[in-house]
Amino acid sequence: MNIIYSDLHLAHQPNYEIYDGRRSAYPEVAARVDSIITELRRLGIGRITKPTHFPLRHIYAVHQKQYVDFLRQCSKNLANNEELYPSYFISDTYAPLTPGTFKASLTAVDCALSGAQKILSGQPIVYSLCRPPGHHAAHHTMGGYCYFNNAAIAAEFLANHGSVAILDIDFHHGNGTQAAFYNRRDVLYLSIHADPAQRYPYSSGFSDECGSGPGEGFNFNYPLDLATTNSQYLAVLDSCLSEIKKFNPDFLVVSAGFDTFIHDPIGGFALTQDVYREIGARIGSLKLPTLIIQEGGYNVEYLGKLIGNFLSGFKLNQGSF
Ligand code: SP5
Ligand code: ZN
Repeated sequence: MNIIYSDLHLAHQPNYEIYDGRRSAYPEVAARVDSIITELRRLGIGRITKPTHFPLRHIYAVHQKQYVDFLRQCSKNLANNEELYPSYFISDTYAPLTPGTFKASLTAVDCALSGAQKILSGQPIVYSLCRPPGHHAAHHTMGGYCYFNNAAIAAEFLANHGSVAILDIDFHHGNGTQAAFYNRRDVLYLSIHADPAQRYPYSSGFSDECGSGPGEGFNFNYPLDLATTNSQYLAVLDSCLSEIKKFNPDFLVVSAGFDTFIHDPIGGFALTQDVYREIGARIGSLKLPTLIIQEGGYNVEYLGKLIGNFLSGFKLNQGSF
């Protein structure tokens, strides 16, 4: 297994989010990555390599050019330690710009694309340790700790070579990713997440959002109640996996969030640490070329362990097919 990682994410370290009208600690911290990479090194589970740089045209396939220019220019104009919640190109109060945000976000995209490139060259599993995460970033909006949609950009890249299924297992609905492929039938999107009537992003992720035009029937949302347990979750995962089998894609992209963990500080499900091995194993049993993209997961103490379990289960079951 290949693991794509860069320490350039360190350029992005916001100080606060705005929650309930007040400044509040920013959960999407750089220490998340240390927790992950330390555990993956300890497990010796894969070969860790740096990303290579890809041209901006891959980003423009998903995001508006004015938006990309805005992120670059804003990041450049900010003073050291300055943090900006702009009035444009933003969908909520959870994605501030800092001087290093553009650079870190580009690196996260490079991690995702480098992973996709390895999949195209025949690797069966690649894990891209992207930070900042991406699935809430849409055509011209940042939000929910996301700036560029790493998974959507990688899926679009892979879609030039075959059909793609995206399975999003972050606690939150991937509104940006859903929107990117909502009218497409060559990219299937499925997401298991907290009921948006109760949790972020509130305005999308309902079960009646099925795709539109040619994409009708190629978008699946599985909103779940808070306090969802291991067995309830696995039953829904199995429904997703049977939809993916029916679609029979050439490639699978997993938007892998670990904020479904019982002790996640912002999640609300009741999944325990060992279930991630089983989740990985079941997804691995599809035996598809799979690009795993890191999304959320905010319990820094456990995060590495959860991902280690997930990847171990995945690898064990997928084998090298
Ligand atoms: C990628 C991802 O998982 N983004 C999640 C964005 C959700 N942000 C909204 C939740 C904010 C919770 N902050 C709680 C602060 C309480 N003091
Ligand atoms: Zn999340």
